[in-house]
Parts: sequence; C-alpha cells; structure tokens
Amino acid sequence: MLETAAWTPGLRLGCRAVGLGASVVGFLSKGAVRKPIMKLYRTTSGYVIEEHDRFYLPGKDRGPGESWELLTTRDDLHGHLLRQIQGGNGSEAARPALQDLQAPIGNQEVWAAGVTYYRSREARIQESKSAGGGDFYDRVYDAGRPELFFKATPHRVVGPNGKVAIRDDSSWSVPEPELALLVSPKARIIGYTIGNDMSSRSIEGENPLYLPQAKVYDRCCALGPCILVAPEPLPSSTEISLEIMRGGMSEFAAATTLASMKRDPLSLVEYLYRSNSFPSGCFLLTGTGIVPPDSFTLAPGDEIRIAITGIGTLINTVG
Ligand code: DO4
Ligand code: MG
Repeated sequence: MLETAAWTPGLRLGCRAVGLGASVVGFLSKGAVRKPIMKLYRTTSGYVIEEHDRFYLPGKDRGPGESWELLTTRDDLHGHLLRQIQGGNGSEAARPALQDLQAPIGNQEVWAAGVTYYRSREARIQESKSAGGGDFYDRVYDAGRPELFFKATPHRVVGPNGKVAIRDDSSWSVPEPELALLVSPKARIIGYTIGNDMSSRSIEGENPLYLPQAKVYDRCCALGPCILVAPEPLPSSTEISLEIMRGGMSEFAAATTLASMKRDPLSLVEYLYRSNSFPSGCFLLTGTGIVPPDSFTLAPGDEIRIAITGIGTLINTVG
C-alpha cells in the first residue's frame, strides 16, 4: 500500500502555524514584503539569531533579562526576533561553535505522536505480532484520534553533539528521526526543530503497554541544532533523512518527506491541548517515517545524523 499525503501544509497551516522554506534564506514575496526565515540557536552564552547566513546577537528590543524560557513561549516569536535584527538593532556575531550549542529547550515537556507514517505502522505491527498488539497500530493509523504519548522532561533531553542512550535492558534499539514542533502555551506552532525519539523496539514489541518504558528514560531524546522560525507553512517536500555511522562507515541511511505524514501538525497539537495545559509550551515530535530493518540495532559509539530541509543536521553519538 502506498502512503498518500493526508495534509497539504501550504494550504492548511496558514493562520496559526509558521512554516519552513526549502532553504533558510530570507526571501521577497510578490508584494516585496520581506519575510525572513530565521534560525534561533541556544548557546552556552545566550542566544543567537541567524538570517540569510548572517548571525546576530539579540538587539535592543530584547526585554531585560529575557530568558530562553520566556522567549520560546512567545506567540509572536517571529516578529519579536525580526525586530531584534532589523534596522541595525542587533549586533552581528560569529556562527556559534558546535561545542557551544545547547538543546533548544527551556521548561517545556516533550510529547510525541506515533504511527503517523505508514512505515511506522508496518514496523510496529511486525514487532508486536507475537504479543498480539498488531491490531492496535493498524487501528490507530486509521483512527481520528492520534496516538500521543509523553516523551521527556528537559533533563532527559540532549542537544547537538550530546550522547543519547540505549537502555541497559533493551536488546533492540533504534533512533527515530522526527520533525519536532515548538508549541506555545496558547497552542500556536511557533517553531520547528529536529527530534530523535530514541526507542527500545524489544520492550515496546513485548507488550504495547510497555511503551512508556520503551520511550522514556535518561537521554532518550535529542533536540536541535536550532529552532527554525518562519512565517510560511512547511512545504510537504521537506525531507527528513537519517544516517547511522558505525566505525566511520555508513551502516544505514534513508529519507522520507512530510508528504508521507498522515496527520496534520495542527490537528496533532489540537488533540494534545484538549483538556491539557502547557504553561511553558511544549515540543511535539510528529512521528517517524523511517525505521531501519529488523536486523538492525544501535550499538555504543554509533553516530546518528538526522537532517531536515531548512533546519540543519542533528548529530548525536550513542554513549
Ligand atoms: O506506537 C509506538 C510509538 C510510535 C512512534 O514513536 C512513531 O511512530 O514515531
Ligand atoms: Mg517516534
């Protein structure tokens, strides 16, 4: 069965969500209004804004002592950053060094959606066959209500170049490369980053009720390298790719696009915020469309590279 695009970002994300251009450059729309796509980096010495390959330190519009927590809950994040770099407001800076980058998370909880791509449905049915769990994945793929689960608190999240973990009691572990939404307390999608939903397939496959243990543990999640803040919807051609390096050689590589995602990000957010409040906002991972073959399991020392068009590449080592 072929996957079909069930949502068309360009048409449907207009009012509340921001989006991702094919590349991170400022661009001129027809009316010559500049709508820059910006990247926001969290570094050991504060935050840095990138626009059109130029880097800026926050400008005068920055509130006194504005923290990352405050910044990343703003519904007007795009306009706020823009004001800081326009009209000579912000001072130019150097590209942040990789070793200075931090996970772009403040006090947010991290949640995740599951079985949003056909490939994920297929893999879960297979892994849980002997436990009789296959039917659940089939049903949730087609249901109106999505699978949403709690993934991590900030202390379980690592940033760019950080070490993600595989559980000691897991015999079969994989990374899950996912588009992550940064959602404000008022349920507005204000940015995008790359997420790695590290998972134990042996524990999840033994019994679907073990999902929280398969998913939530120390260093179970990576986010970064930046927050993409853009005024336009994500194109469905946006590519998500995964490469796993072992001993300097490519062990597994695959790619998908957002066109293969069955759910609309706005609808995932809408379900997540039903009867549920997020005073610090949250990150929502949108599910994986890439699952390595069943013969593959991660090993210590593996390097996981996840790239998303327009955002960049998140690199982590298993350690
Ligand atoms: O249903 C189990 C988890 C699914 C998941 O994490 C995914 O599809 O990305
Ligand atoms: Mg996942």
